[in-house]
Amino acid sequence: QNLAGCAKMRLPSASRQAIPLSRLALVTVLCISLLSLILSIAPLHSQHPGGRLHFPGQISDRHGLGPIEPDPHLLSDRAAIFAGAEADHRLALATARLRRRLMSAAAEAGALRVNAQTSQAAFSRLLAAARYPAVFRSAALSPPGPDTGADLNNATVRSMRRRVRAMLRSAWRAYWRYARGANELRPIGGAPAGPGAGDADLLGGAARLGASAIDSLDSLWMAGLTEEFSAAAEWTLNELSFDQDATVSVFEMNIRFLGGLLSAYFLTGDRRFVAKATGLASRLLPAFATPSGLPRSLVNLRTGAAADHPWAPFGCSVLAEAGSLQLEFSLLSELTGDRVYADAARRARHAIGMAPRPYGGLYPNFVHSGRPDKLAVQEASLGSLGDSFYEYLLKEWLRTNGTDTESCRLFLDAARAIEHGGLLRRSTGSGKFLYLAPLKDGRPVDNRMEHLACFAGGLFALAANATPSCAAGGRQLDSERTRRRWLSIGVELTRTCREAYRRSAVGLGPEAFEFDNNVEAVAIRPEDKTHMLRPETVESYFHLWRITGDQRYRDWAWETVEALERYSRIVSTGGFAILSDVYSARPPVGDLQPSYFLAETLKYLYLIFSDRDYFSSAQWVFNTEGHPLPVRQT
Ligand code: DMJ
Repeated sequence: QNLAGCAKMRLPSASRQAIPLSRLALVTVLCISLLSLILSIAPLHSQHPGGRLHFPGQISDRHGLGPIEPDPHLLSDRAAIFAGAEADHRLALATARLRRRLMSAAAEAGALRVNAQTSQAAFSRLLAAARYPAVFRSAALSPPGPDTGADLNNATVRSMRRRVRAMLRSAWRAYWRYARGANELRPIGGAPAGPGAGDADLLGGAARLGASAIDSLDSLWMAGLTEEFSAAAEWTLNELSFDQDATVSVFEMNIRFLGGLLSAYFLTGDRRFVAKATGLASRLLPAFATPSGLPRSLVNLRTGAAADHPWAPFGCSVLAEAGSLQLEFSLLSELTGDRVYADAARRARHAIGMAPRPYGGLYPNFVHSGRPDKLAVQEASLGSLGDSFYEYLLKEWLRTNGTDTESCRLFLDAARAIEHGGLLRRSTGSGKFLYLAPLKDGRPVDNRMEHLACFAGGLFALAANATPSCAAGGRQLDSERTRRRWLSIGVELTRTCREAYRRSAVGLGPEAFEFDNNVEAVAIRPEDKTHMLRPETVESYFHLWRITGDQRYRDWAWETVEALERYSRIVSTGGFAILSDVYSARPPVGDLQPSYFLAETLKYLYLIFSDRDYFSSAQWVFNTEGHPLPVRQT
């Protein structure tokens, strides 16, 4: 039994993989110790058949009456009693010795395991350093980064850049002064935005998770706002705790927090950001415990209790949410050496891949986490519910420098479906605008494009400009014809979104805009007339400016800067507020400064007036919240 037990002894798997020789040595020592103990105990056992103290035959059989009690007056019985007691004593000593050895072997195995984990972490750090050499070089740049370069060669551009930096500083200071540690700011009231405001319900309601602080880290760093960056970083590292009884959106925590923390790590080289990201990611993992691995939308950070959005079809997760995890989760696995995150995101992508695709290869906006192979809804969109799923297919392929060929293949199929499945439409009025409208039950729901879908101009331009190629089903991404077509789709969609800005009274675009014979790129419904400080249009200006170098994107971006300053800035607090009607010359303001305004809108504007090599697209991929993540070099 003991020998069998010894053979069964196993070190933890990490030790097995990392230091097989040490494991072998440890197991051998244990086996030899146990064997010698067994041999020393063996004679005692022969005197104790059945495991109980039993005396030699002459005692039990003395009168031929079967076993009887030993007689302590008989000399032979006394000797046997003493011998039995002595044997018990030796057995007790041997057992105690055995227990001590086992305990010290267990402690040794524990120490080996810790060592193995430490060397595994050191190894993954080395691997990451090898994979991201360019990043570590650029991290050596101290902010504000290059203030020179071909694209910054005139004083006007430099002053525009300074103006955007001042806006970022102002928005940040207002948040820091009035809502420090809260998720978002009420720029009019000068207070934290509570439950019910903006995205608060996706960020834990009243929980103090500091979404705006995390979302601002890299923007502040990139704009050279060193003092502000240090305050945000110190708060993040020393005061922020994810151990909160808060139900949050897995997607929002991923794109804003994981993205922001990982990006901060690459800018500073400070491993504590990775530790913070790991702590958060492990709190999101319970959401992935579904039959298909498709994460549920919401999770409680403390208890791990997961749920679907109350407004989603029963048992379903949202395509854009479950499908926008790959960039951050894979990178986290690379940095920590723990595959659990990459595997979780990949399983989610595979589950989405099982969904029936209704419109020539488009994906349904909702997927059932128990039965992903059943079609949950006949709905597809490049705006809300669908958007960043398509974005991540392209970007994970770019981030992995062409290594994730599955991502490339999926993107190629999806891009063809976007082009030909009915989402992409042309207006019938005189403008002949190209736009994207959601599909429901096989038809466009209405001829209405959401602001959220305005990122697609930049996406198509990025795809056209992609350098790594992947062969998928015989088609090459780098076919010149495909590139030209994608670039022109990107240019046209961006023109459409800019038109929606231009046709408003304030030069800022509405939340959604419609097209028919008489109306083009204008919001009709009251709820569509708001301007939410969203980034998607300037995000497309950013990509197109970088790719084409066409001055008009800088001009359009500057119009946006001026409009934001004029209509959105709240003088009393310095914050920026959403507008509730962009067709009014004196638009009413709404009391919210969303965190993505600092993470994306202002960052893209700042980069448009920076040199194109600053955070160049060859070295960085921006996640869907605008956080730059490095392109893997090997
Ligand atoms: C951001 O949080 C992200 O860009 C997301 O992908 C969608 N929308 C908001 C901003 O509009």
